Amino acid sequence: MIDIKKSQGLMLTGGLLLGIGALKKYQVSKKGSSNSLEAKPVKTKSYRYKLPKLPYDFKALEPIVSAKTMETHHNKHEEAYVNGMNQGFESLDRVRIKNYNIYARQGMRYSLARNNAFNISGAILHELFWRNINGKGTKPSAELLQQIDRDFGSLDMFMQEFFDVSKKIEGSGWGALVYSPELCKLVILPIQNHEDNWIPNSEVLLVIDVWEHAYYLDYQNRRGDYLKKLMNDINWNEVSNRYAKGLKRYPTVNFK
Ligand code: MN3
Repeated sequence: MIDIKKSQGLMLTGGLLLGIGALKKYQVSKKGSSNSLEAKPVKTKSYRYKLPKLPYDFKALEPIVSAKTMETHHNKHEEAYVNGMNQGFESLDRVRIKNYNIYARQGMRYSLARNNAFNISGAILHELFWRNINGKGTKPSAELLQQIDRDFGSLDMFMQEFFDVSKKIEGSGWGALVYSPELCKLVILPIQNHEDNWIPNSEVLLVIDVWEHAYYLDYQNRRGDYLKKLMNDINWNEVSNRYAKGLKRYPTVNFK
């Protein structure tokens, strides 16, 4: 038979001991985390991410985008971003175990953090992009259309604004339509490279790649022609689903 009182006493003692243990640990870690910010070398092993398969055939977008462009774009360019993020995390693993001096490790970590922002954003943007094109005559949902009318006046005006912004991006980047839960509003952004000109916490509804690698084989310098054709092939079902998801996103602040 279990003696309830005794077992309660043991539990109490155990809890107290655990409590003291936690307190000791806290004091040690407090002492350890002095202003010097010194950490002992630690071994970490980052997961290796894989390039997802293209959700359709390389030929699916012909004649708007050739199979050759799609194959190079997915198999070479996107793969480089996935490899880049794996290498970034593996390099961070190496910095942790090597315990370099502060000058060496700060420079390495800063440049790795920047590379991470570039490669991770690049990999994610491509996956969003493949899925929000190849729409074959789909239409925005009634709810999304209503929001587009409210924020841009009409679907035609949105298309014109999206084209103008995407066409003007200097060098490499993306035209993007996002939904900001803080503003309850759709916003067009000219993303530079993969990681500049973002709005925090926004839901990405639509992105179009305007890096030259996305169109140069088929359109050379005619970015406008590529954009016009691809914008007629938007997968509005996917964009509408992302909008519905965006509506459920929790706002971080309220500006009303
Ligand atoms: Mn690309």
